[in-house]
Amino acid sequence: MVVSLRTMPHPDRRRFIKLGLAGSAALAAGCANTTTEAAPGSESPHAKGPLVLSTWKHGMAANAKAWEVLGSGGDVLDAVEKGVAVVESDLSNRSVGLGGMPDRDGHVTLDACIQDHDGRAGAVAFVQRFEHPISIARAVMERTPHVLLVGDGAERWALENGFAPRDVEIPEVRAAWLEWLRTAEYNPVVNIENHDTIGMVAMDASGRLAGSCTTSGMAFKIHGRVGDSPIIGAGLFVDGAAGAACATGVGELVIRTAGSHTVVELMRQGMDPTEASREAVQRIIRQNKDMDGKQVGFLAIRADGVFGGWSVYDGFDFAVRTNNREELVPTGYDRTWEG
Ligand code: SD4
Repeated sequence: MVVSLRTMPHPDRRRFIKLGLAGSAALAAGCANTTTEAAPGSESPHAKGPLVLSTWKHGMAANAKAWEVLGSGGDVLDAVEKGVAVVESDLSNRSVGLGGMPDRDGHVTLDACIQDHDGRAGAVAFVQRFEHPISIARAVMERTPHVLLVGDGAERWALENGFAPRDVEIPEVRAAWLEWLRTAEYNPVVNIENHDTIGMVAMDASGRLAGSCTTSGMAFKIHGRVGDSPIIGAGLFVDGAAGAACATGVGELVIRTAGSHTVVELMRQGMDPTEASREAVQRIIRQNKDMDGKQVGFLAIRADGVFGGWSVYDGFDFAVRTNNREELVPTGYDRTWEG
């Protein structure tokens, strides 16, 4: 099924879970003069900022934290770090942080990255035993000349730089792995395995952008596999002059098309974020004959505050927070799971 941009309903008219806005009233004072409305000549909504978008339902809690940070005078980089950290700390979350699904050897390995308005970036990949890979990624950005640290080296650097490891054994995760060993063919299916990265892109009241992305990656991946989520340009890309985008779904497909970079570059050329996300999705579809069960979704904010997203399949919801919206909305999509 193809949903054209022209027929795609405005997010305000689509199904959503609306949460009370009472709690945001106090914060609104610190984030004044925000509106959310359709952008001129576009079906994508527009916010003058602050604005926070996150992937999936867990994005609601992440957005709430990011909003609190913005409302109390924190900068947008703090907001995207602290926002996704809430989801990293939730050990009942099976796709982000230490509670995530293991690889095929039974290890939970984590990937994360962060990028600021000016394009400065930090990332870690294939790290174990740390609750907040997003904060290690930020520290890599701020305290080293590098962008990406991986595996043992990243863990050693984190230890040496004040991050304490946390050993947790989660019976449900172990049981899922044992069950997989007993039954599985190696065929990870994002969504069906409940494997949902958190990506966040945000804009503060002055229009400064930042983004973050953190995940335990594809369930039952080969030990050592790294997805798109810690790769700048793939799982996340921010350029304050053009916009910010993040991705969720089958990381290999996103890496091969430099997905988030593609979305931002299309926005730089003036494309609407919804259309830019859709074009990035369609490049993936064109490149891959077999998209059966392979989900990818993008979220994007253009530098002028227009925002949107798109996914291969239906079912990709994203959390939106502005001064007058706090809700979960579905993106447009090209296919339904049924075919
Ligand atoms: C990965 N992109 O490791 C991640 C997984 C994901 O929704 O986003 N799932 O490939």
